[in-house]
Amino acid sequence: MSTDRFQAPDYYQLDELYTDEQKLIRDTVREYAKANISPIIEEYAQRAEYPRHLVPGLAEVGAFGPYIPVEYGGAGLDQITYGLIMQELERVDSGIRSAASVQSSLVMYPIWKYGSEEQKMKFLPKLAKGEMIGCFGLTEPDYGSNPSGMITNFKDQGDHYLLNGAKMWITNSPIADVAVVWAKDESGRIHGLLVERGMEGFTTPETKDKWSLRASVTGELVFDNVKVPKNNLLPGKSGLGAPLSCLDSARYGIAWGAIGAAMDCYDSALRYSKERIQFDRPIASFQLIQKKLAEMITEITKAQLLTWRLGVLREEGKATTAQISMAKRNNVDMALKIAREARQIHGGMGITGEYSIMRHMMNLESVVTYEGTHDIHLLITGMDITGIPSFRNDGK
Ligand code: TGC
Ligand code: FAD
Repeated sequence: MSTDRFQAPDYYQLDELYTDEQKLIRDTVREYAKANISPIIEEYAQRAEYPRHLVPGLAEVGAFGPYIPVEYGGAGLDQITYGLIMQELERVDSGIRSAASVQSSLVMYPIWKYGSEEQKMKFLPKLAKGEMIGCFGLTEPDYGSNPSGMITNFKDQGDHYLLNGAKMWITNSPIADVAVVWAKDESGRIHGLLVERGMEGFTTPETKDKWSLRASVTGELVFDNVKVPKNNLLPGKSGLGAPLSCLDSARYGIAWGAIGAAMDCYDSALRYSKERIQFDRPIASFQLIQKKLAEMITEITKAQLLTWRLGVLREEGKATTAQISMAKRNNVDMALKIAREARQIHGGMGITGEYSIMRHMMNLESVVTYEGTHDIHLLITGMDITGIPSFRNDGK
């Protein structure tokens, strides 16, 4: 890959809305990513390998649990800073942001919110330092958009629980030390269990041959009569609302992350169009190219404003699930469209690893599906404004 010459677009002077600390942390992560991730990411994506050696550096710049309180090893930062960190990571690759958002919002968040004091002290500091990797198991082979139907279940065996079932499409499962697993008890109520590597009957086969998120590792979680100690159950919350509340936090981070991917595609397309000569003129001089670029910066700017406001609401504890859905859906769709247009502007070069465009485009095909598909988020908005859920034919 060529040298990372990224310059962040800020058409509406959003920087004036950020505090000095927020900008400092964002710029630190940006510089870290330029120096450490950009030079190697294409090679790792081509090899379909997660660059695990980055974990200590990512931990150092605060990528794991940025908003988790300092007493549990987090950085105690605000929600906008969390968003800006996700933006800078996804600016280089959605897979790197994925690893950070799973660790932060899908593993550390539920342990922090719903875990016992003992669980918090055992797991959170190590997860924050990257000494432990976590994953989140909600999706099953037959239950993706509809997790309430999950089959994975556990039975009370007196001094332990017996866990059976399987999860699929789990980011980081093959390298995880601990999995936050959502499973039903004998009455059908959903609970979170902390399943640790090494527990007998627990395996994590890798999902191979992905064309998307190749620098992120994905796999299954298989539970064959796994004995889970009783104190590994998250005591603070049960029901589907528990995993869904974690998704709020992760989807919020993705809304920011997608802006990063879009900014990178736009920045690259703008630069390339000024340097590439056809018909004796830079292609940036053609109206059709300018239309593409002008539409890109318009959409990025709208997404930046939407997401900044969402960050303020989230920091105040007022952001709703539906508001988060709107931002996740809008921003990922926007980034995907921008990646496709940027690919056109780069002509044939756009399909090569010389530029990050095609990698972003392929990555975003997962991002538009995971954490709630594009259409599920639209239906969440529909439900919010009409008061009528349309997920099931019976209207329930
Ligand atoms: P529904 O009846 O609407 O809700 C069930 C219960 O949950 C409550 N609830 C929430 N509570 C807290 N926070 C939220 N955001 C909540 N949303 C809902 C709700 O009040 C209710 O409570 P109660 O007490 O009445 O029981 O549930 P539903 O079964 O109708 O489903 C609704 C739907 C379709 C929106 C939901 O299931 C959904 O969001 N589906 C999409 C599934 C999804 O997003 N999966 C993501 C898996 S994780 C992942 O993809 C990680 S990718 C990681 C990476 O690499 O970055
Ligand atoms: P389905 O739910 O089968 O959906 C298929 C299609 O049907 C979609 O277009 C969907 O929008 C549509 N559809 C479904 N229901 C409706 C409806 N009611 N109305 C209209 N259309 C509908 N999950 C985890 O738990 N943890 C992870 O770490 C994780 N990481 C992932 C990493 C990757 C790379 C990928 C690809 C997925 C990951 N997922 C993870 C799973 C992800 O959350 C699911 O893929 C997603 O929720 C969609 O589920 P599904 O793939 O089963 O699709």
